[in-house]
This record gives sequence, C-alpha cells and structure tokens, in this order.
Amino acid sequence: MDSTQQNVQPISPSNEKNEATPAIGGGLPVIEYWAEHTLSLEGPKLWKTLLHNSACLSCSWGTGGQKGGFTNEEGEKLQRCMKSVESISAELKPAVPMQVFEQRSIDQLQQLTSMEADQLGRLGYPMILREKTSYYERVSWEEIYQIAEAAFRKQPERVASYSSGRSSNEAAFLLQLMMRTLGSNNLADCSDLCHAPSTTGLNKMFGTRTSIVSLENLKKADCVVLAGSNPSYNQPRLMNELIKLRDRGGKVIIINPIMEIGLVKFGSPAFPVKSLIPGSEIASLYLQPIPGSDTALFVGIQKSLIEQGLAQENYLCAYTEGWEAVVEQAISTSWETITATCGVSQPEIEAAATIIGTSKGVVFAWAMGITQQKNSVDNVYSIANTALLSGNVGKEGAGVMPVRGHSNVQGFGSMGVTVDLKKEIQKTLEALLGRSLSSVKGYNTRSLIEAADAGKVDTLICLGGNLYGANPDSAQAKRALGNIDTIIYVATKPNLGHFHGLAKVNTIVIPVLNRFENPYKTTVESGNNFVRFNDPGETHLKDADLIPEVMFLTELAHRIHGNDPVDWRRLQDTKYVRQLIAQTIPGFEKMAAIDETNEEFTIGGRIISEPHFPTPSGKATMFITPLPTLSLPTVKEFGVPESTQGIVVALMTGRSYSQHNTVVYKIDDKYRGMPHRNCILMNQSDAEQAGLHAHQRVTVQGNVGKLEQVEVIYGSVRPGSALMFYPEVNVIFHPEIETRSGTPAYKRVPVLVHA
Ligand SMILES: Nc1nc2c(c(=O)[nH]1)N[C@H]1C(S)=C(S)[C@@H](COP(=O)(O)OP(=O)(O)OC[C@H]3O[C@@H](n4cnc5c(=O)[nH]c(N)nc54)[C@H](O)[C@@H]3O)O[C@H]1N2
Ligand SMILES: Nc1nc2c(c(=O)[nH]1)N[C@H]1C(S)=C(S)[C@@H](COP(=O)(O)OP(=O)(O)OC[C@H]3O[C@@H](n4cnc5c(=O)[nH]c(N)nc54)[C@H](O)[C@@H]3O)O[C@H]1N2
Ligand code: SF4
Ligand SMILES: [Mo]
Repeated sequence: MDSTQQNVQPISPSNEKNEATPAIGGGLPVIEYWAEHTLSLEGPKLWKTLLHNSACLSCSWGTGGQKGGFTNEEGEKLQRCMKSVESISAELKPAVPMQVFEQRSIDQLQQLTSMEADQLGRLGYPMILREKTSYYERVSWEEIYQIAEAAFRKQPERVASYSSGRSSNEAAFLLQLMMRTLGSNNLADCSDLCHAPSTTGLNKMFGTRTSIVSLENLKKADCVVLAGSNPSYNQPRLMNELIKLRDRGGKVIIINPIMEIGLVKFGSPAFPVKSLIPGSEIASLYLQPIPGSDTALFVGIQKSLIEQGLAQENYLCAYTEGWEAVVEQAISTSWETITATCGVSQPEIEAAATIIGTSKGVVFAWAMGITQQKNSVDNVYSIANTALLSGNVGKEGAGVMPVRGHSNVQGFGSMGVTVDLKKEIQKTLEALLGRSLSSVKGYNTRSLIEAADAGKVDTLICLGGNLYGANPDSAQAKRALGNIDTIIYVATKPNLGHFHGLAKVNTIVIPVLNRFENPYKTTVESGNNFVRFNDPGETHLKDADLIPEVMFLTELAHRIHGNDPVDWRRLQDTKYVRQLIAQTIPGFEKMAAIDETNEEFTIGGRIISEPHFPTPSGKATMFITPLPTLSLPTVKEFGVPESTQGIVVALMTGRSYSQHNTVVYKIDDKYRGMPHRNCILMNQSDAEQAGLHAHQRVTVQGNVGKLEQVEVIYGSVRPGSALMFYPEVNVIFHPEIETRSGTPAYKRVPVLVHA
C-alpha cells in the first residue's frame, strides 16, 4: 500500500500527548456547553439571538443573515457552533453599573485579568478618565463630541484610527471616509496583526486580496492542505467540511508544529451518530515542521512534485509568469537544506506531494501559523506557488483560501480600512471628495504604536478591539498610548485596553450596540466573500445609555466636517451608506439594491474558477521564496549566568480553546490538557534535556520581559518549540516584523525556559 492510501503516521517524534488530553476534539463537551447555556436562565435570550436574522458575531467562516441564524450561503441548515454561543452569551450580560467604575480606581481595574474584565458585563454608559484622576466617570454626549471635535482638528498626520473586525461594513466605510476626508491615511486595523501578509501576497500574485474559493467550490475539492490553522478551535464549522471531504474519499494534509487533537480526530455535533462520539478522522497526513519554516516545506513539496513528474508544466506556461525561476529554485535547493530547515523528512514531504499531485482538486488553506512569521509573505507565495505548480488554481474544487479571523475583518479591508488602499477605490473616493486623498503613507498597527511611542500621535479612535492587548511588548504599547492626548474607545465590552491603554489627557469609552441590537440594517462580509444582511434588532440593556456605532460616527463626522463631502447626518440611515458603498467599492454593486431585494451576494470578481487572473497580463505571477535561516539565541544571550539550567525554544503564541483573541472566556484549554493560562506546552524531551519536569513551575523569558511560575505541560509539540497564550504572553517580547506587511512574528518568539 503506498503512502497515499493509508493514514501516514507522523515520523516526527512528538505525538505523545499528556494524560489530560482527550482522545478527540469537539465531541460531547460541545453539546454539554450548548445545553448548559441554551437551557440556562439566559437560554431564551440566547435562542432569540441565535434565530435572529444576522450573521454570527464570532468568526469569519460566516453563518446566519437573511436566511436565518442557522443557515449558510449554500442553504444548509444546522450551521452554528458553540463559539457563536460563547460570543453571544458574552454580549447578553447585564450592563456594568456605573458605580463599579466610580468605586474602583484605575489601579484596581488594572489588577483584573482579561476574563474578569469581560465578566464585568456590557459597557452601559459613556465614560471618561480625565488627566490626573483615578476614576472613570460618566460623561455627557455633548461633552464627548466637544472633546472629540477638538481632538480631530489636530494635524491630520497626528490623528489615527484602529479597528477590529466585529463592526459592520457601514461603520467601517464611515470610519475610513471620515478619516480620509480629514486628510489622514492612518487607518490601522487588526488585520495588520493577522492576515495582512495574505492580502499582500495574494495581491502580488493574483491581483486579488482574499480567498478565491467559494464554499460551493470547497465542497468539490478532494484534498485540503491546511497549514498553520486550527479550525477545530477557531472556525469549528470548517471542520464539517473536512469531515465531509474525508467521507467522500478525499484527503486532508495538516501542517502544524503542534499535533492539535481536533485536527487528528474531531467529533462534530453536525453529524451526531456518525461523528460526535466516535469522532471523525481529519488528518490523512500530519506534518510537524519547525515553527517559521513552512516556506522550506512547500519548496520541498514543489521539488517532489517536479521529481515525481507531477508538476503541470503546460499549466505554468499558459497561465503564469515567473514560474521558471520558481521551478529552478525547487530543483536547485538540496533535500538536505530543505529537510534541515523545516525538520520534516523527505519521505513525509514526498507523501504530501504525491497526495497533492494525484488529487483532482486541492484547496490550500492557511492562517496565523503562516502569516505571523518574519517571512510570512514568502510563506504565502510558497503555498500559492505549490498550488500553481500542481495546476490547482482557477478550476473547480481547488484554489487558495486564507482562513480569516474576525467575523467582518475582511469587510473592513473591502471598505477601504487599510493603509494599502486599492487604486480603484482611491479614484472613486477622490471623485466623491472632489479632491485628492492625502499622499502621506498611513500608519499600520505596528507603525502606529512606534509613532505614538515617538510622540507623533495626538488623537486616536478605536472602533472595537483591544489595541493594547493585541500588540506585542505590552510595556511599549502602554507607554505609546500614554503619549496620545485623546483616545476614544468605541466598544461593547470592557477589556484590558480600557484600563491599561490610557491616554495622556482624556480616555473616553463609548458603549455601543452590537450587530444583533442595532436599530438599522447592516452588512458584513465572510472570509468566503459572501455578504450577509443583518436585520435590525433590539438590546436587552433598556436602562443604559448606549449608542449605535453608525450614529456616533456620523454625528462625530458631522461635527468635524459639516456637510463635506456628504450630508453625514443623513447617513444615519444606513441605506444611504450602502448606496455610497455600491458607488465606490468595486464588486459591491449589488449593495445598491439590497434594501429592496434582501439579496445577499458573493462579491463580484473574487471567486476565481478559471485560470485567468485580474492582473495586468491576465496571468498569475510567481515569486521565488528564499528559505528562512532559523536560529535561536543562546542561553547566554538572555543575560543569565551561563550555568543557568534551561532551554531556548521557538515559542508560538496563540489562542486557547476558550478565548476570543484578547478576551478569555475560560481559563483552561482542555484539548491541549492545559489547566490554566500560565502554562507552557512543551515537548517532554526538551524539558528533560533542560532538567525540567512536568508541572514544574518555571520562568519564561523573552527579549523584553519574563513570566514567572509558568507550569510546564507536556504535549505533542515539535521538539524545540513550545506554545503559550496571548494576550498574557505579550508582556515578554518585542517581535520581529515582516517588512512587506507589517505583521509581527508572533509564532516564532525566541524564549528561554528555566527553573
Ligand atoms: N473561538 C475563537 N475563534 C476565533 C478566534 C479566537 O480567538 N477564538 N480568533 C479569530 C481570529 S482574529 C483569527 S486571526 C483566527 C485565528 O485562527 P488560527 O490561525 O487557527 O489561530 P492560532 O491559534 O493563532 O494559530 C493557529 C495554528 O498555527 C499553528 N502554528 C504556529 N506556528 C506555526 C508554524 O510556524 N507553521 C505552521 N504550519 N503552523 C504553526 C499553531 O500550532 C496553531 O495550531 O481565528 C478567528 N476565530
Ligand atoms: N501574541 C499574539 N498576539 C496576537 C495574536 C497572536 O496570535 N499572538 N493574534 C493577533 C490577531 S490575529 C488579532 S486579529 C488581534 C486581535 O485584536 P483585536 O481585534 O484588537 O482584539 P479583540 O480581542 O478581538 O477585541 C475585543 C474587543 O472588541 C470589542 N467589540 C466586540 N464586538 C464589538 C462590536 O460589535 N463593536 C465594537 N465597537 N466593539 C466590539 C469588545 O470591547 C471586545 O472587548 O490580536 C493579535 N495579537
Ligand atoms: S464557525 Fe464561525 S461563523 Fe460559524 S457558527 Fe461557528 S463561530 Fe459562527
Ligand atoms: Mo486575527
């Protein structure tokens, strides 16, 4: 039997789990969670929200909208995972009484953990922390607008925004229009910390910035390559597609330094009899590369495709440019270099190439393990090169698919909330404004922090998110934000950013309604390029003083800009915002009629099912991808005595099972057997080599700080690497940054682990 006909067992010596790890991901605990919440006191409110015609709040896979809360774009029913319950449940909490803030000083609030901050409840009242005071106090809307108006009248280059992808397209569009009307391009966004390398890489290669695969197309694939992505935690319904693919005889190749139990075997409630308790096999082949080495692994796959005669040369000649150099690189890079760089053996790489080269349609999917690296754009190129070399772009059941993050993060990019604005949008916006946009390059998230640290920012508005918690080097983030005169946080829930990310003069927190509470209709865009239309709703926070996001943004813009270039107050009716979007954003033409038709749609030009690309030549451009040179500092370089017993590892920082980004819902991660947040998941051999043992409390030291009393947990992590959770771990490192996209290398942080 050849390797493609069986489940290839990993050769890497790291598949031993700890005793606390369950045998499958998903499974009964998911149902128990559902039952616990939907049958509890909050149950009726939860059900009402789940059934509301609006898109799921949580991840970018996307469900809900006009077809009801339980239907996806293919009309399939029973599509809602426990993560959506988790996120809704957090939004259904009562408002935090104003006394909580009036009686707890900022010092006391700073003692809260992320989970405690979230559990305070919903933000209910506009509040301000004034210079030299220690307590947030309630503030009138009129005073807010006065302070904000004055703050936005500063030099445009000194005014900035940051945003997170939960708000609507309408709010996103208004934010960027307000900023660009001001003459500022400083539109930092959470995607800068996330999929910016995918956007950059796909744009250069294909002239498009998002996934080219529709859900319909994914359902026709017979192989999925999933690199650096853990949908069993972060996009659970994608798991159903993998289960169905395996059922129809397809193969799944997982590339991940950690053997994630949910990617080995997953029990899905969508298939109660077949999958829930026994669990369904997910990985046909599981490769565990060294963190940060995926480019080498994909060059190896390319090399093997060529050696096995599986490269599609006719396809390359007809539909691509620059392929000769890519083929030449694969041929001339030796197997020794490839295997030494990525740590995966030649037979394993060849097995992957055989599966890819003999499948009819392969979808290549990836997420943060690929993008949060020093060479992340090369990682994206190397994946897409592999897809092209095997003829898997521009046909049914195949393509490249970044697995996106927040439920509307992609919509923010489409709406022009980016420092890398599409030329077409620039033109349409200039036509709307009747003048040129500023030519000063805007700050992305990291350069915003650097600029603020250097005293170059006066005013910042944050539409959602947690800029403080999401950034690495927490001390720098805090110091940088502390240099800004005025910060306006527009948010649904309190988070650590509101307590640590304080401005020099005025920190204002604006409580807003969420997606299912807005008094008007809104839209969002999923990672599969599908636009969903959300019905108006109502809030349970009857006695509080919240504002719809669009109402706040339009009023603020009106105060700053009057009627330039539009009647901002009229845009409080989001129907008019949608008309502006249809008029200015390519692919969104159907938005003009959506209020009449209720017709949700796939954005024009995004799904590529023919090998013709929106590039000037119509061909895809391929780029060679230098192999990374990966080394780790020595123990001594951490400034500790040479005799220190410890080990330097490549630390991956990411998500536990029960958190949404900087917001922690539960402290344990049961699928990795990690009982609390202050754990490091390590390989047993690494720990023993350093004289450490399971459950020992150790120090984990990065380049700008350390965490103490960290519990060692053994897990199926590749030797030489380890995992810890953000946002807590962000205090210890100042990362390397990928230069083309600005994204931090969160997934390869050199740290010293010692007793
Ligand atoms: N429930 C829930 N859902 C979410 C989120 C959440 O926090 N909670 N966050 C949302 C957001 S904003 C995003 S961006 C996505 C994040 O979704 P993911 O990208 O899946 O999240 P991460 O846990 O950061 O990292 C994914 C995987 O990368 C692997 N990895 C680390 N380093 C490497 C490497 O060098 N190579 C390879 N091949 N793999 C590596 C890790 O082991 C991990 O399994 O999820 C979105 N959905
Ligand atoms: N070390 C490390 N750091 C990371 C990462 C990592 O993997 N490792 N991942 C990075 C990634 S991929 C991302 S995307 C960032 C995430 O960074 P952010 O997007 O900045 O952070 P979140 O934690 O998602 O923001 C949560 C807050 O959003 C607000 N919110 C929720 N819904 C709404 C809404 O409808 N409207 C408004 N106005 N506010 C709302 C709530 O107040 C909530 O507390 O973190 C990055 N940081
Ligand atoms: S997979 Fe994502 S979009 Fe779908 S129900 Fe779960 S959290 Fe919501
Ligand atoms: Mo993200």
